[in-house]
Amino acid sequence: MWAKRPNPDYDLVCGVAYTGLPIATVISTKQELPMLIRRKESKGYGTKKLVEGNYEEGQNCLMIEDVIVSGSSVYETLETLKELKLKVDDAIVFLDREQGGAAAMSWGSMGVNVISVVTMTQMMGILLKHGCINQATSESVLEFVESHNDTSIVTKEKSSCKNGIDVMDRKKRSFESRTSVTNHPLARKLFEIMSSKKTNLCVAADVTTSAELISLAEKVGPHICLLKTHIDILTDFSKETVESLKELAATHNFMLFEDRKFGDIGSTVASQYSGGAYNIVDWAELVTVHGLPGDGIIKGLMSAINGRPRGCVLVSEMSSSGALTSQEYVSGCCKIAENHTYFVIGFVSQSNVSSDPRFILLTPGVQLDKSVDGLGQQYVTPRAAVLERGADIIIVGRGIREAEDPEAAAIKYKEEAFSAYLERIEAQ
Ligand code: S5P
Repeated sequence: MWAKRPNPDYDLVCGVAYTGLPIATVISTKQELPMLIRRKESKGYGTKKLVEGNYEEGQNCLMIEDVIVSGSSVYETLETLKELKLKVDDAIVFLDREQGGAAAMSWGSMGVNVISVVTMTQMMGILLKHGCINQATSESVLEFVESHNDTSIVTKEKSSCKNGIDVMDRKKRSFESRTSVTNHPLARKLFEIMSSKKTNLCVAADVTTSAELISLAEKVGPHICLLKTHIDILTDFSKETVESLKELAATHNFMLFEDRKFGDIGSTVASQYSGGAYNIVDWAELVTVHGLPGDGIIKGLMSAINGRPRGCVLVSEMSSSGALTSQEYVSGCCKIAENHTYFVIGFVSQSNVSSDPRFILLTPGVQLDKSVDGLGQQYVTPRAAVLERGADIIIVGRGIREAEDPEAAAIKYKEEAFSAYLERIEAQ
């Protein structure tokens, strides 16, 4: 394990409780490196410290763990070490069960490079080669690993019942409090934007020229958490368009959300996501994805990310009349989301499809003065979307774009949707 370390020097090692501890101890003594011990629970007596050992702020600490599954233990240790202002870039694990933990840890604010000595696939190959297991066992183990790609353990543990409040109910909770139950850096970022800017408005910027797009983004930027694009309807798309959008997103603190509605097999969506005319993965932090193809679509998209923090929203229900999204379909989408929490951050929906506070529900088909558009679109008001349909975020297109004063309209929608959200959480 020590030989696998990516950097030659560390100031400290920290074993992840509990099996990581004896391994870290051996490394510590053999390499003459100071070691930290992080308790699972702070002891109720004595110094009450969660971490034992001597350290100084800014020291470079290597985490040691035996097996990584969801990454929850590594994650908890990381949080503690970061609170102590230690620098933690790497974790060495003996076995990576390839169930999403290593990928989840590598993203965004977590940014930990997880290096394994063997993966489960390699382990099965070794055991098979030495006649320790047969082909059927190997296949069933790998099938199990593949179908239990579940990083949600991280947050299930964190969100277990506190103070008698049913912390699992999404609708009852503030965006701020939900930041700590998700392990997805972009879901956290979105919750933080919504809480600090006091907005749960996403504007659908369905315009056909870059000038209109930039002008709309400038006007509504201060009032939104997300700018949703259909980039392929622009007649003059260029790299500069994207650069201007990124700048505006940074200035006004909103995220770029491409409504690509990916819906093909994994290998096709990987090419649609990365490369092509729009190179979506390069600039859109979030995208929409249909659940229809099954979870291969998620794996395909993930294969194109290349270490960038990216996420998606699953379209589980549609606002158009006669939509074919049955209850069974919705349940299937929820299952995909639960199994891929390191990529799926929520749903496009028309009802309360999930009470899990990690998932963010976005509801389109919102307008104040209209109920239909003549082409199948159906509208509800911001209040109805938030209070009756359980939306966290409302998506508004023509209601704002076609208003005489789009900025004033954005403020109106924002205020209505945010006060409905406050009403919803206060009512609990
Ligand atoms: O079910 C859906 C899903 C989406 S993402 N219904 C929708 O209308 N949308 C999108 O929301 C749609 O593609 C459009 O960009 C926006 C609604 O626009 P509006 O002008 O009808 O508010």
